[in-house]
Amino acid sequence: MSERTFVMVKPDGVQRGLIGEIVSRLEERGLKLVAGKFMQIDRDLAEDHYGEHEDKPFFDDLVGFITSGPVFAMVWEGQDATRQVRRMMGATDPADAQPGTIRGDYGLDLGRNVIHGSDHEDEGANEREIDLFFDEVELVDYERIDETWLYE
Ligand code: DAT
Ligand code: MG
Repeated sequence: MSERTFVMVKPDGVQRGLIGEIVSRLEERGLKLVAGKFMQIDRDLAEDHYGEHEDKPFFDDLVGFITSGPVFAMVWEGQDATRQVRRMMGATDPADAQPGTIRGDYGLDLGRNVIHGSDHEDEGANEREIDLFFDEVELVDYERIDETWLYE
């Protein structure tokens, strides 16, 4: 089923020049870009976004990191998009992520894992995160010309 998911190139990915590579991978897979915003996350937004982790010992470091520089926030759409993006990202810890995944190809350290994507195992996380970062009018409805070749 076609759905939308929230994806973000984190400050380390931006600083390391990986925005283009990450966008390319998602585009070439057939996912459709619906929204994109280059932005600086403030503390309030970071604490909301990572609210599920507020009791964890790494919470302060996580909020500090995600607010430490610009990020590229995006919405991508496609069949099973949330789970498929997570598969392309790889395991949370780049040290465990398979080569061929984004984290497995571009990271080495758990605290610098390049990309965020909504968790498909957390029901509704994609919609919640899209709402947190984007206004409805920023989400663009259109057809990619290859859609009839991407889907049976
Ligand atoms: P994911 O980003 O794969 O959804 P998560 O939601 O469990 O992973 O954690 C959010 C981020 O927090 C993760 O990208 C990196 C950081 N993190 C997770 N577990 C950590 C830990 N044990 N120590 C330090 N940072 C951690
Ligand atoms: Mg998560």
